[in-house]
Amino acid sequence: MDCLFCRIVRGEIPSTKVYEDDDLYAFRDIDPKAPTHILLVPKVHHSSVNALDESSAAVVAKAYVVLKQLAEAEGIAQSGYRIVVNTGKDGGQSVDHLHFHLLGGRSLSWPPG
Ligand code: IU
Repeated sequence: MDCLFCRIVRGEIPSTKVYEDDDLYAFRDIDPKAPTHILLVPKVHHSSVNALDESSAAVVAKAYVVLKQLAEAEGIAQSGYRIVVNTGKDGGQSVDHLHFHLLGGRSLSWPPG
């Protein structure tokens, strides 16, 4: 599969890994939008939230637990952070492999642009 994030997960494209288990892989975003900007991806390819079904519920739930642990490890759990899942064209998704952005380390504005 030629998916960019599948290739990162397989180690074919270098990344700054911050976490890995059997189901999930996390690395620092190449173009960070905040002092902490980590991408967490399920190893199994899902193109977006739109591709999820009941069989993917467990890995999505696990992802949120790992995101919380990553926020703690980054020292931003208490100050606050944002988890973003851009979906589709209007949602600003540019890589068609489901990924969770973990953003923090500064005050984040709302609403998004
Ligand atoms: P998006 O939600 O699909 O727009 O997020 C894709 C992210 O992937 C975006 O923040 C990019 O900076 C990031 N990224 C990356 O970390 N490494 C890459 O080689 C490429 C994109 I292409």
